[in-house]
Amino acid sequence: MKDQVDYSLYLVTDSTEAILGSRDLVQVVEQALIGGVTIVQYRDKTSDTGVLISTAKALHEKCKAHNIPLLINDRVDVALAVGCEGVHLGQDDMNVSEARNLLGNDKIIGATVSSIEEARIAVERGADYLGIGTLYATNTKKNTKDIIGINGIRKILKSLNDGNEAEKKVKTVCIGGVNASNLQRITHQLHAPSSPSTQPKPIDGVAVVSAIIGAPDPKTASSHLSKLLHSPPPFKAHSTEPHFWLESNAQEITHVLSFASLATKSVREKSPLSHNMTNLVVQNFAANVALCIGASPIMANYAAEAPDLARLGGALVVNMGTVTPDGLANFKQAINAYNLAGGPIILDPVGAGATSVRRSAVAELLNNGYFDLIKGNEREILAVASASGFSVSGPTSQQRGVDSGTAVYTLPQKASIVSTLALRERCIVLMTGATDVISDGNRTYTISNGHAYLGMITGSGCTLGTTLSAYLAANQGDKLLAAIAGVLHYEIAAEEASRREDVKGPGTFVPAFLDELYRLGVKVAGDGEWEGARVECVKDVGEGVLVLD
Ligand code: 3NM
Repeated sequence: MKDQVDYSLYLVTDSTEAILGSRDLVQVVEQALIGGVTIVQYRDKTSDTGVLISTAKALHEKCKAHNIPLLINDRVDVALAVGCEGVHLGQDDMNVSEARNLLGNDKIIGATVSSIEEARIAVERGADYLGIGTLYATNTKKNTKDIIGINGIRKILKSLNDGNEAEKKVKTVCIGGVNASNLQRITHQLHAPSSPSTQPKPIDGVAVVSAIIGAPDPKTASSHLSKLLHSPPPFKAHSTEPHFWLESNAQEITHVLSFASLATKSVREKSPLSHNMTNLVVQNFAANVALCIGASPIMANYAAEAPDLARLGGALVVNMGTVTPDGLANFKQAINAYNLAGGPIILDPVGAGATSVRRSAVAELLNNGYFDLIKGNEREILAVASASGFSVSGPTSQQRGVDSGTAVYTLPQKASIVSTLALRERCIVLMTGATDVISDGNRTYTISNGHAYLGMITGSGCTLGTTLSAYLAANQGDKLLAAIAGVLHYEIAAEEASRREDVKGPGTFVPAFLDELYRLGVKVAGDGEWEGARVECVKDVGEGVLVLD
């Protein structure tokens, strides 16, 4: 019986004025049950025992009518008096084995944990499920011990997955700040593979308080959350199943290139919005690049505009060229708007490894948003990997400015880094360099086009981000191949520009490059193909350069 419990939408109650208001808790919970919550925990830190027991009995009647288990927070005595299905215990409450002795094996016992060690001990003592948190800071419980974020929860899930049978089997829910605006992203991000051969341990549910108890209509709120739980996040809604390798490399590359020319056509036909939140140095150049490839640019760093812009079917570039607390807050708000609308987001973590401010900014962004594509040079991608919870084995070097510096890793090592990070973040990762490496965790390719002049002008990395945004927005079925098409457009245009007689160096290269971006886009869109593309597939990607902490 206990094994059949559905933890997916776990309601924790709150009787305080700030959340429940003047409403009746039992009626609110009944509405939530009708709306579709799958398990209820009665949590009341202030009422006297008599009130606790009478409220719990009334709640139990309602829960039984819906065949939903009722658990009591902290108070084993109340659970025994009511005869409900179990208890939930915090770290400061009775310990799990003592509660088990009192309640017996048939009752459900859950425990709050915030670390690998607490999780291990709770399982050893016989917990049936773990409430892992705190995910995000919340007004509902201000005295939480640790805010561990997405990464903290992923670490605990991985450790359970690597543990003994009981650890593998224990059920899990996450708690803290979960609501309708972030639920799908959170569950998507928590399902994070650490290697191609290991299935990650899933989170079995989300626990919410204010998103239901504090909602104006708890029934509608619960049924909306339940619907969200059972549908793909908006940013995956248009994905077609990625194809796996075609039989021969030649067939594979033919497929990639025919996709690329269609993708270019699609950019010109759809003229998608490219919303750039970018630095002052490149705004003008980025707008010109977008126009030349056939996209519609807007440079809008003020996030209050993002919800409207996100509805226009375009994509967002988050460029960390200049990081300020204000900028970061704007990024987070805009990212949320695009994640909710399903518009692709490109993260360009400019100079991510250069300072501790930038390193923590990357971590904060990854913790608060899903990025469809993360692009950067070697050091930037390593900084992202470290923010994603990896440590790096092998050579590393401190990033100085935002320029790329000398490459340290070999191509096979880069392929390993890029595919491991892409697999974990469930997105596309592009490491730029003389040879670019791009992967979605399953398919990895190299692209060896481009020209040295790109490294001698400002904003060439940033405006590649702009180009990618247009390609992803216009080609959402297979964003990896769309990104390859964008890189080809950008880099082949650079090659063509560099060959022109009027180009004498980086200065004359810039206008010629814009011309070639335009000319080639029009040519390929009109039944042309990407001549001179140097794309290869990397079928044997090693593991082990990135190791999870
Ligand atoms: N326990 P909301 S956070 C009851 O971290 C509780 O253990 C937490 O409320 C923990 O869904 C929390 O309104 C409150 O953010 C969660």
